[in-house]
Amino acid sequence: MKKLITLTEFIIDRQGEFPDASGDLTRILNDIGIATKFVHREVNKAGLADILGMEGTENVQGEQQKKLDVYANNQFINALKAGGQCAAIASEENEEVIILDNPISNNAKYVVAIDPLDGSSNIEANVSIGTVFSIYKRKSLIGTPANESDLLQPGTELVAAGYTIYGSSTMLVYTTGHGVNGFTLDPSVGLFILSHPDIRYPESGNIYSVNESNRIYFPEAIKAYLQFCHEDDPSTKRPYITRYIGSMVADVHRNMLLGGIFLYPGTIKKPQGKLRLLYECKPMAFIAEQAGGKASDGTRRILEIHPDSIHQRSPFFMGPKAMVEKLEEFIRFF
Ligand code: AHM
Ligand code: MG
Repeated sequence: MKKLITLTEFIIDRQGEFPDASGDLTRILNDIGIATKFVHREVNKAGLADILGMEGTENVQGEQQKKLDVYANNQFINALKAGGQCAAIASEENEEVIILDNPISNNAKYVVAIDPLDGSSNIEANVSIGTVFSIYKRKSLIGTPANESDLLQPGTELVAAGYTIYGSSTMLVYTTGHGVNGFTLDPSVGLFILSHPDIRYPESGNIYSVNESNRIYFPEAIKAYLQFCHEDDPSTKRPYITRYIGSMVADVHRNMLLGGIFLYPGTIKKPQGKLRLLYECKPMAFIAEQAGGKASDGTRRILEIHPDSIHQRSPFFMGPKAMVEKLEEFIRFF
């Protein structure tokens, strides 16, 4: 019988990839994995909210969805606080960076940026949602409280990043810069098991994922690229297939496994688009590159963009290298 490898075993085994490893990163990743299981449990009960909800707390339409955002945020923050290896957290749910100013956390080496529950508007329809996380080494002096600039680092400084997809099964996918590996949760035993070792993008693909209702507001280059996606050319598998869930984690995950490009461009109304550079685009870009793909804002490598603020937005394109480069050609041409 084949030996099953759990997420915890895998993380510990891989510690050796970092010659000066102290075990702190291992512990943070493990803490995130554990918090993820609690979020998985609540996400799976979401549909029962109106049936099981306590009077006055969970019966209002939509309140459970908001509560899940808050629940997930609290789970991750509490796990990172209790773990003691994280000095500060930037979360989509918190306007300011959370500085964990206490004697233990002030001695921590790492800071974390997280989107605790991405695509949460999909919860009420029982559609896949996700968590996105990323870990940096702090730049400020160890032993002092961390600060916002510890989070405002380019993605080239990322130590680890990953996501969890709460889909038909729950999967955690992460990288520490040595390839991408995916773990599926076996809920009966509560363990993440290595199910997708060394995930690689296909060389190219035939899926494109974009909210096409924004098309009239897109830049001309994007409109032209979409026209290209629609054209008939069997030699390049066109017309491409449209797939758009509206949960970035789910769209990106499918496209990485099956071969497709994900687009969230800027529009006339919102030139920087919708997605947040720090805790949505950069972690996904690190995964993309580690899986042999590419992530760009149309002209720049996402990982090289220096963020100015934690909630900054960016146009975002991610997929197999060949597909993203084709899109960039259109952008250069216009
Ligand atoms: P959220 O962080 O508020 O959940 O928004 C991010 C989500 C992404 O998961 C998804 O790709 C995008 O919003 C969908 O936006 P739209 O409805 O404009 O297509
Ligand atoms: Mg989000």
